[in-house]
Amino acid sequence: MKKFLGGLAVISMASLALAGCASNPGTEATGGDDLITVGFAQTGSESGWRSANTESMKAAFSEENGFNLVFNAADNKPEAQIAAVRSFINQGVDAIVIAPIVVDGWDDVLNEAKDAGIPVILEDRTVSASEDLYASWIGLDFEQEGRTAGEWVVENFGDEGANLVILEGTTGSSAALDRATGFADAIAGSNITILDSQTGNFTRADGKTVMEGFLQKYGSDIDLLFAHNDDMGLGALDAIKAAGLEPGVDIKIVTIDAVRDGMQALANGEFNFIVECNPILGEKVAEVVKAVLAGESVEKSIIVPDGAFTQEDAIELLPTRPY
Ligand code: GZL
Repeated sequence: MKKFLGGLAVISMASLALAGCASNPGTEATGGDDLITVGFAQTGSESGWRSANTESMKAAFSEENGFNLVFNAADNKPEAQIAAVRSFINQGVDAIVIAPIVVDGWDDVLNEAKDAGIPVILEDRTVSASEDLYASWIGLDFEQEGRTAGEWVVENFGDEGANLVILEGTTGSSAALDRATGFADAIAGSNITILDSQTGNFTRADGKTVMEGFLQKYGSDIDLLFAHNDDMGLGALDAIKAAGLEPGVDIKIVTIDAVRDGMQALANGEFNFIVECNPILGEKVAEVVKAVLAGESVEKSIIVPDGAFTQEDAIELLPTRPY
């Protein structure tokens, strides 16, 4: 298994200027008498990764850990997610955590949170808004994930050349944007030909539909599929089999996430390589929320390390995978 650390920044609790806005000094938590009330605006429930991330966040922001969690899942609709954040502000929560569906459109509501003295912490994906509008981002090095996937493609097909199709993640999300950048960097100058690239919205259903379209258009000319997440790759498996082709053999598949179903497909030989994207962020996010509310300093970007897996790795690791 290949282990790589993104630009890992260690959380430093040493004193630096307070990041983001201090919570309302002297206000009572709006939960039980000493619980910290946190509004969490999740993207939705689009993938296995998202389910694991939500589970991790709910476990960390539990009452026994000192939190009163107000949870909202925005069904992958950016406008609904912004409305949820606005409602958290109106409720006067102590802190807001966001897994932003897309990078743009956040300036107004983040300024409203700042004016209300409510600190915002980002988890998973990030935003294009100014860094002074959020206290910290705990996430993954998406560009490195894309680069690692591209390096595997070049290592295995760069010389002989191959025709590639790409299932992109949610349009405008930092995960999709940065994975695309890292992948393109890695394959630049190689004999890899990109036949087509289209969003499958990180979902199995759309991954299957888009792959059906690719197969109708390019058929057996397709040698390789790069899917920005396991779920779109899993959806594509159905389309590839329905076209009478063998996934992992006729069409090699590289994906990102390494959720259980993806690792099972890798162990079965239907996928050929998976780059990990760790969804278990809850504990780290809860730690940062408490530090910010306590007026301590936190790093602006906290990158959680990822790995990458071959079929042999998947066979060995499957029994003990945490998600
Ligand atoms: C990545 C995360 C992406 C996953 C998808 O951190 O934002 O969103 O790769 C999920 O599975 O839907």
